[in-house]
Amino acid sequence: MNKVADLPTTRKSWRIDEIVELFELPFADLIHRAQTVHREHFDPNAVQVSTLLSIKTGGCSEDCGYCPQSAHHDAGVENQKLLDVDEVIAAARAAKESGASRFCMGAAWRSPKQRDLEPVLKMIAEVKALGLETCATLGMLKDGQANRLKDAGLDYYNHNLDTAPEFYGEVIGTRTYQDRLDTLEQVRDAGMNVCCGGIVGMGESRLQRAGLIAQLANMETPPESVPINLLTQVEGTPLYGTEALDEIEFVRTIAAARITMPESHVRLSAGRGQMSDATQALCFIAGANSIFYGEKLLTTGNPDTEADRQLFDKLGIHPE
Ligand code: SAM
Ligand code: DTB
Ligand code: SF4
Repeated sequence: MNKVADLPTTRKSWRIDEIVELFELPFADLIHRAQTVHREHFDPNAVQVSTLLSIKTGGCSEDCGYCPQSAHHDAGVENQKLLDVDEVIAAARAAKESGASRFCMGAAWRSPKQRDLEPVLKMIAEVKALGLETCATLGMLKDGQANRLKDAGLDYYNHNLDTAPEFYGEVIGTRTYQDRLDTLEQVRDAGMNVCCGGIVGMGESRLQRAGLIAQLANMETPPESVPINLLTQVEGTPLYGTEALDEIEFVRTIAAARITMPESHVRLSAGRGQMSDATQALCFIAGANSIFYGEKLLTTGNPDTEADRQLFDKLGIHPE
């Protein structure tokens, strides 16, 4: 007998049509279901708070159609070299003081070169020593890089699937879906937490939004952290001018992620800068329980910290 198959499992594998059915529920029924699942697994009034810093900005060799940092597009982002360790630590200290519990370092790389990895390992160790959780997003990993990051003290690695396999080729040409899955496997095998989600509002269909959720929810171990980004449209990128996604459909996407990944933190990620407090409140009710906190994401804006403090107060939310 196959021992693995015999293990009791409480985890459901999701068919795409079942996830589409979730999207099609009357809104109140969907939200009720998402809230019920949320309350079974989390404090409904707690939200995890992460601050993001771009440690290497612009000039990326990849052609991701949404991204202002790609060298293939002209979005006016200046190409900068890797920040010094001291600058990163100063930013991490400030993030901690303003209430973040996790510090995420992002680099506009296809994949880290060995010589770039050394200073990043130092950054990770020093950020960790401040008492913050550490996260990094550096592109594809290979040749034991995940183990080195883990050994330096990296708690989470962010690497997104971005969209459904069927839509992926419309957006990215320089790396495959399988490349992304391979990196995620490296991260898992190294024993790190996985932060993996995607972007909606890129012109994908509802079926394809459901397809992305199915990919994430059906992983052998679903990601601990699931960022759901609403496309931030930047002039000069190929996706600039895409028809905006309806906000209720965005909330439905959050709810579908919550229901299908009951134990994951679902992060309301890029796009908050363009959302009203009411839309963000709906996202929290739909099961989002993590945000990026701080005035900047990587190159684009995010609500200022004071606005977020007021929003948390208004909603009775406390940082986790
Ligand atoms: N270069 C690395 C990589 O792509 O793997 C790490 C940094 S990359 C900027 C991290 C993620 O940011 C992307 O996978 C994508 O999901 C998200 N992102 C980039 N540009 C975005 C935009 N304009 N709107 C929403 N999300 C975006
Ligand atoms: C993720 O899923 N979203 C963040 C983080 N992971 C690295 C990035 C959002 C970037 C938005 C566009 C920008 O600021 O350049
Ligand atoms: Fe490069 Fe990452 Fe932007 Fe793609 S998303 S162009 S890999 S920085």
